[in-house]
Amino acid sequence: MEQTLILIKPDAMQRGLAFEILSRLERRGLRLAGLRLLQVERSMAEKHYAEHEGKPFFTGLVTYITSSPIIAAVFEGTSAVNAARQTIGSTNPTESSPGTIRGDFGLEIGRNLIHGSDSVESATREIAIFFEGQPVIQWEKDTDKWVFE
Ligand code: D4T
Repeated sequence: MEQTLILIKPDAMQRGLAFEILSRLERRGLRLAGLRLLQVERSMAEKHYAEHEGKPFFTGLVTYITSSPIIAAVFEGTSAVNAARQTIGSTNPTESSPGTIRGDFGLEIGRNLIHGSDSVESATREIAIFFEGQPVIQWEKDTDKWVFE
């Protein structure tokens, strides 16, 4: 089943919103397949944000994501990538609809609480970066049949 990589960023960790946010994805029906609390090192951050290298916000982005422990999670489900991004909202919280995670909890693009992969290919690349070869767990929940037809 499709997988997506979610990061609970340092602002969400510091504000005590980590499990509120994870809970919203879980309640959507997505199945948790991997979970890791980790301190992001500079090299890991630069790898994750490689596409933004050279942009004016790159240094701030790396400083932000390395400023506190984060949670990396893998969620699985039908259209997991798009479903998670819908629940997350737009990159800029003030452009996110109320009811989305960023629309409910955020105000600034540089403090947007959560990351979600933007494609299946990105998810594969990002899971490798943040899980560093640790296997995710393939499992089925008894309730899956009430979420997945
Ligand atoms: P992430 O990757 O954090 O889930 O965000 P998005 O997928 O929604 O957005 P993105 O890759 O375009 O941007 C990555 C990250 O950079 C920050 N950012 C972005 C910023 O601080 N200023 C900016 O102008 C942009 C475009 C926010 C998210």
